[in-house]
Amino acid sequence: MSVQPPNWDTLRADFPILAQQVHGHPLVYLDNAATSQKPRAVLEAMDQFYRRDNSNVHRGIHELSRRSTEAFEAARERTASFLNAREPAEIVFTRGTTEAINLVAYAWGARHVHAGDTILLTEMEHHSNIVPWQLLAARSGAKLAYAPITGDDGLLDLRGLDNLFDSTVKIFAFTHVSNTLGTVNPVADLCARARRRGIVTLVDAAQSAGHRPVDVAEIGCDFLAFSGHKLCGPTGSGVLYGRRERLDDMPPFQGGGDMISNVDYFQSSWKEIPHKFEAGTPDIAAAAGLRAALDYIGAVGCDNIARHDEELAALALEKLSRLPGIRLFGPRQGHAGVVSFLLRDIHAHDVVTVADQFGVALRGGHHCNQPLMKRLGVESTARASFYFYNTAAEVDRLAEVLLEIQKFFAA
Ligand code: 7TS
Repeated sequence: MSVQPPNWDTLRADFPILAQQVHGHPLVYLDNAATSQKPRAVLEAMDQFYRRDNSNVHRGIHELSRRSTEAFEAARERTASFLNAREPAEIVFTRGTTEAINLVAYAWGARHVHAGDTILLTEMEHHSNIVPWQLLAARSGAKLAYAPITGDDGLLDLRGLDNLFDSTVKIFAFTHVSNTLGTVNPVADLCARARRRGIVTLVDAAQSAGHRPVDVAEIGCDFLAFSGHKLCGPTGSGVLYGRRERLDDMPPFQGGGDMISNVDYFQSSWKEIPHKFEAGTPDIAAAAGLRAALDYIGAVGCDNIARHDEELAALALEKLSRLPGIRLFGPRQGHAGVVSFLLRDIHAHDVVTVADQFGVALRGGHHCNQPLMKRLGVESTARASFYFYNTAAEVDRLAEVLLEIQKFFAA
């Protein structure tokens, strides 16, 4: 636990991209749920890697290959400690959350999901945690089921949940934090309920890792996925955590170099985990960047970031609720740093387009949550999403710009 709250202004200065004007206004970057910005420490780690150490991993005996391998495996160790995994072998590098979930749906699903089984998801999942399971259902003959949400306040409806855990359910896959609603799900409780019935769990931590403490031992999940680019790391860096017993009990995802122990013309054998799941040359520079990002985030403190995110979200909910004709989505309390809204009679895309003219970067659309949009009875929302380098002044600016937008469209 970090004792002293960090100096947020000093941290903000670590992000060169934020000090720019967009359309003649200071940039207010509120699209962090899509991707975060990168501090100098991450940019420099990647630059250093390419300038000094670049080579391929696990295959050369020369000095540069040794350094690349060391950088890659050090990133794995850092990730294991970040998540409090039992060992680095439980960390598989992927391109992001999407690839990590596809890996589980494909490889774990191939061995463990059959016709008549059920794959349980929730109504608030991102497409990345729906479509891979639909593909698995189509391949296996399993069916999909969805744990409901309560309504506009977007909480998972826990009352009927235990009834959904019947004997056909093989896996329960759910998000930690909703990228549209800002809901924070009680992940440890959900995993405990599933585990009592022998159901395997996967946590989509794309919106929570780097935003709040994510400890796989405390959560008690079988699998957990996140993307490095949403927590100050580079694109192309992603993580699948899997309990050793689960990963050991899965066939490979992709075949190729680096994942085999022996190949002949008609059959092959695999390396131990995690290498069994990492075919081909990985994104080594991205792993070096991810390690720097985790060091950076670790120094800021995930508990501090969670508090800051929640303070900005609470402030935004308070300021925005004063706008006439606004509809706010998600819980009123304990809201993560993601705030979705609609202004009456103004399309979300128009809100985002005009906000951009004021230098305010929002996102409008379905946020890869089309089924959730249908459940909420809307086609899209506008969304502001915060990170620790955002300020209360930027939230004020958001409210001011939205008022301008309302005046503009009323005219
Ligand atoms: N899961 C959740 C909950 C997400 O929010 C996202 C990305 C993903 C999975 C996929 O992550 P990727 O890194 O593999 O693409 N969410 C968003 C978003 O809200 N706006 O842009 C991307």
